[in-house]
Amino acid sequence: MKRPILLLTIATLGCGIFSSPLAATPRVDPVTEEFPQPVTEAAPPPSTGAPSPTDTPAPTVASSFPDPKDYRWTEVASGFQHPVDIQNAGDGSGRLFIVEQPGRIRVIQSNQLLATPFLDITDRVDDNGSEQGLLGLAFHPNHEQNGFFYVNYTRAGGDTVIARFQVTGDPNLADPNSEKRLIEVEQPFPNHNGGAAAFGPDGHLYLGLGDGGSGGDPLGSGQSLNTLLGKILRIDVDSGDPYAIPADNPFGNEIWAYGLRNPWRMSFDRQTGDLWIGDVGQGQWEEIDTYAHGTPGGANFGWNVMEGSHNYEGEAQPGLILPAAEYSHAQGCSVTGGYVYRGAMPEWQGIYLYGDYCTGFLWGLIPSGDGWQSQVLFETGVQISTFGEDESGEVHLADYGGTIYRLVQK
Ligand SMILES: [Ca+2]
Ligand SMILES: [Ca+2]
Repeated sequence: MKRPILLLTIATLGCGIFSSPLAATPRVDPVTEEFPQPVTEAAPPPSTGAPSPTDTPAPTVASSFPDPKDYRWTEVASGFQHPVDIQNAGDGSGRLFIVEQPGRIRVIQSNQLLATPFLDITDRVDDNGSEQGLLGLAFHPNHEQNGFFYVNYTRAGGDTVIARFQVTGDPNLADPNSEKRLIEVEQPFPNHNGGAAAFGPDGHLYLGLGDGGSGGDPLGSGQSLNTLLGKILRIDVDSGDPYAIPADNPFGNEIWAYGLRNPWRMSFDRQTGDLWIGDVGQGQWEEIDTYAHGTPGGANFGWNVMEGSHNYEGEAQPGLILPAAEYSHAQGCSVTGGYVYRGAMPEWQGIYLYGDYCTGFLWGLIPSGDGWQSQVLFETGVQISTFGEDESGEVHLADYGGTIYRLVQK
């Protein structure tokens, strides 16, 4: 049981993704009060794979939010040790892959948690700090053919590693000795390591790196173009060795966007290709950023000039991209970026779902006029550490305490 250690580190680190006094005292018993339904559900039908933006009709976005009373988050599987990411392999298998922070990836197949982990690299993952560990996972778009997948983790000493692994002949078992390290980034402080990893519609791998840590970005990493900290990186894993810099990266290096504080989770809308980022705030504001597909790189998301849409070390200025949505620490303490819903329920189409780790509040976000409209839809009562989608676009979330849920109609 690592929870007592976690709570200790929460008290000492402050202001990060897994650092809230609230986290130590959940408001309700989530399973018995908020999530009343037990596990059993039929296996989802096999998917034919995610549609590509080029062969789908115009994007659909709901014009209003469904009544959340008609929906619930149903338990899919439990027993995970600090789940922090949920991914699918995009291979038609219908499996979900759950990243456990200490350094394992587990498989849910036909609603059953397989006993043997897909990958176990606890021997090289450092999860001593509450924001350290195996933090992110992305499957290569051609995983079914090449067996590749990519992870974002902190190694002994706390530095960030971006590495590729490969599956064995058994699709439910990866080879821990197949590691090929692509990027290593020195971490000056234990917190704010980011963790997000996702392939874009362009086939490139995008990675979220935090500002390095401490508080307030004392090294100025967010606004500096001389460090990979505080950035969204974009690399071409299909060219070069170990990778290539895409020709249209804005600065001739790995940097795609800057001014991030701690991009813990990010995702691409599988229909539009738009990028969505949950950037964890400092002391007052949690934010969601979006970046439309086709927009050239080089975006500056503001940190630490701004915290959300509010002045921090500086003040608002042209060229800074302000959040699509933000909420104050009256409603939470650490944003968990989510997904645009593209599953089978038409009334949820195009709604971006995101949540807060500390309060369990879960919001929907849709365009409204020239801006955005955001609304609390669920008070889940759980520690939302990540969202994920299955191959058919159904949205899942993880309770850091160990349970995976899926949004369903009552
Ligand atoms: Ca750090
Ligand atoms: Ca920002």
